[in-house]
Amino acid sequence: MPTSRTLRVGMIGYNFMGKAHSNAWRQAGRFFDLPATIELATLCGRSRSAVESARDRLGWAKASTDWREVVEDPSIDIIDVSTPNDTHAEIAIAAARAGKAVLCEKPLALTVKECEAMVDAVKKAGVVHMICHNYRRIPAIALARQMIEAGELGDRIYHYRARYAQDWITDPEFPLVWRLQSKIAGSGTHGDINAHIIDLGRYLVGEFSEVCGTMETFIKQRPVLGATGSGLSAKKGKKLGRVTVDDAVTLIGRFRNGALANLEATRFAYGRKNHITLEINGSKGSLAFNFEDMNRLQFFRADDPEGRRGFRDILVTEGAHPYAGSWWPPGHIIGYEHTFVHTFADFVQAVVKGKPVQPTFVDGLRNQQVLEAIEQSSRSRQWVRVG
Ligand code: SOE
Repeated sequence: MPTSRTLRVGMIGYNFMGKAHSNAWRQAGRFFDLPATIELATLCGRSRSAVESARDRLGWAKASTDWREVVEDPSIDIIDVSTPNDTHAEIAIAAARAGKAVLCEKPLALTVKECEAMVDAVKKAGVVHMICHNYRRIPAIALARQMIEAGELGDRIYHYRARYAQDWITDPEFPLVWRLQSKIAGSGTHGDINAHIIDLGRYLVGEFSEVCGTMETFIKQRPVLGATGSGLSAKKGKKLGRVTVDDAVTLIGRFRNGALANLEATRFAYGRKNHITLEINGSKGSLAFNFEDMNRLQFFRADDPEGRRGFRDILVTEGAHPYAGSWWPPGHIIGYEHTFVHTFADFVQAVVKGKPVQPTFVDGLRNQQVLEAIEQSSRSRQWVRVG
């Protein structure tokens, strides 16, 4: 496809996600045939020295400490919101009003109300928008979706079982980073990683109809943040502060199509680093996936001949597989960062065509509705209908 346009990106935020996003903006056009050239124009953050050093390290042309200036800059086409959750709504709404295409990190916002305002803003402005649920674009997950749609698991799905387990806050001495403060993060493990497996459930199986969940904060107080380090590699200070979010959540639920859901998300599973495991059982077969072995998809077919049945292990690296053909020859595996490259490549295609791209802000809103239903269920100890 001939490259006819240049799309200039302004990205707000430069920590963990900022790093993943910068890499993806740079790589997307090198591996995917895009109808536009992407320019890493302006990187924005609160601290002048930190944002300038990130600009140089991550390869951006300019640095700014004022997100409004970036959003209003007429030369910018795309605003990438990679900031902590409490600022998503304000920045994304302003970006949409300024006519920019908007890509926003998950969770979309702190509340359903904020998500609704964001959906409203992008619809009114008619701008292309996307929430960054990057795991949808793991080749094995995209393949799972194709297989389910093609009926390879049968015409009924019975079970969606998903676990997202990490261990980075198991140590009670790990400091009170922003992800552990409800004012900034909204919720804890719930909005941060349960949101991902809720999204994968919606992507692979369908809409949730009702949920029954329970949430727990195991460590109620932690050392406040020290002077050095940030994010997942933060260092502790001397005083103690209150943890105001959940540490873990577990739930059962129902999908509108009759399938049952069983989900667990925790940051308290020693040894589990970024362990996303899924199993989907249908009337003709099953699929199983583990992110820590993300190039593989396990597939069981009930109609294999008797005596030969068993899970087959598909190495999802071939040209016939989603996204994989744009990288390396079969068997030359890819990793976490590639999921962002795939996401951004699809987003750029959509921006040029002026067409919607999944997952949209409406998906972010539906995800938040599921999150809030689970919170309500945990508080009331009752089943709660979604939406
Ligand atoms: C931290 O738990 C985190 O970086 C999440 O915020 C991401 O969404 C997840 O993909 C990896 O873990």
